[in-house]
Amino acid sequence: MKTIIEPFRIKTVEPIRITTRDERAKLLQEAGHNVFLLNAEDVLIDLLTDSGTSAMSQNQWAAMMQGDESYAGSRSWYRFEASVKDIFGFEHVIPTHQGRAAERILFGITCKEGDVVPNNTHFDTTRANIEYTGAQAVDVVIPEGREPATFHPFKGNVDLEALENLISSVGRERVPMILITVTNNSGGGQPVSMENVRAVSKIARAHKIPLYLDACRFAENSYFIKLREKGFAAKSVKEIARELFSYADGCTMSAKKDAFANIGGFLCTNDPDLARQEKDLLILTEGYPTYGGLAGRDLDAIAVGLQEVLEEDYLRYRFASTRYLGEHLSSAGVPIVQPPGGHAIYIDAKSMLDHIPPSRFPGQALACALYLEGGIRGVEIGSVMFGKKDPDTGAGIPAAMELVRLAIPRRVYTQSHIDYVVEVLVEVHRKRESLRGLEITYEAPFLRHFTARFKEA
Ligand code: P70
Repeated sequence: MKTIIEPFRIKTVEPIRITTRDERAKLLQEAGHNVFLLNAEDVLIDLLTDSGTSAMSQNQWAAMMQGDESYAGSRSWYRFEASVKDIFGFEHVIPTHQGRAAERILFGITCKEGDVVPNNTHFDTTRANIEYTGAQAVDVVIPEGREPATFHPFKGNVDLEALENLISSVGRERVPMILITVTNNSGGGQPVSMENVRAVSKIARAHKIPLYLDACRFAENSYFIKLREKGFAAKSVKEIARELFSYADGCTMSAKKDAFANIGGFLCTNDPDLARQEKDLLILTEGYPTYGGLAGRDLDAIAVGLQEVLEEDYLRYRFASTRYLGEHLSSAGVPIVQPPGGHAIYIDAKSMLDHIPPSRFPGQALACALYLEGGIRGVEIGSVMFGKKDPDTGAGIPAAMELVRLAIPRRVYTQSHIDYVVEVLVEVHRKRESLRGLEITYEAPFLRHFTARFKEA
């Protein structure tokens, strides 16, 4: 059969509410043209993020009932640790309430003013947590990774020459670690090849610099390797994931993505001294090292979710549904980052709205238009999220790309929801010339996209 179906049936449903265009125009105005500031109740199809928004399985809910809420050494902790070690293989596992808590602890200990941390592309909280320590976050993705329309099977790959040049220009003592984000979220949800991870690991070891993976979407990246890289077709996704992690010295992980959990994360390392310091810091702000800010039942949901996300029936369906959205948009003339990523489709707002300059935030304007037209919430990944200011002149420096991400929550929406999204987008694309740019009226000192307010320019 050609049709790839959802490998599950629906047992519990959550109603969603249809609003009128007039209501949405008013709500958008009240939210300062920032979709983060809308009430979720007023959103029809919520593609803001695939983070914490998954539908859990009956096995995860059943596992939650077995949650052991003991403060120290709970059974839930041991099940969690065993599940993480089974796949990730690192010696020390430190639970956290989500990915950015793992980042804050890791970078808080290892990074300082003047340091430089390379990554294929840093995502928002990763970059912000590095910069918060005074270190510099530098993106070294291959050139194809910054060109939306270019096809490449592993557009998330690290540019090895740029990495080597960076290390030799700043000196290895100023590079506390090398990061690789799998899949590359800022650059279209694009995968990194095993060959590239191996090559980066070789460079890292030669310079005695630890290599860390930002592992949020490790299962999707591993499945891309199985589908696209020579020599992996016959391997299980778990075997591929294990090999991927074998080249690294540790990882940060948000269990809100490829673990189907609504909250949670962890930090792993093979370095016992670092693990000790991390646990000390964990106790200060997150909690005791056998729960790290999570309830026992959360640890159990993650333990089960990590294994489920590696099931190939699920991954086949996951990729088919993302690809379905990408192919329908693309064939209707909507410019997207090619090829479709694992967890999301990214619309190239710079190309679609070429009458709005980056300084007027075409991605933000498009995100607002999608809400106004059809109650769909996506997120800008462009100059609102990653734009900078010139420290001397105060002039805006635009991001590498102006994208709007439509992230697909795992196991949540059906094909007819996606057909509706396509219809709305095609309509917005038809009216694209009538869209106007935006100006910022309020912004926070870091991670401004979450709370900024705008007005029409
Ligand atoms: C997303 C969310 C989180 C994330 C990530 C990577 C590669 C670390 C983290 C932090 C954040 C977000 C963005 C826009 C709208 C809503 C949410 N990514 N590394 O959707 O993990 O969130 O658990 O602290 O993608 O991509 P955590």
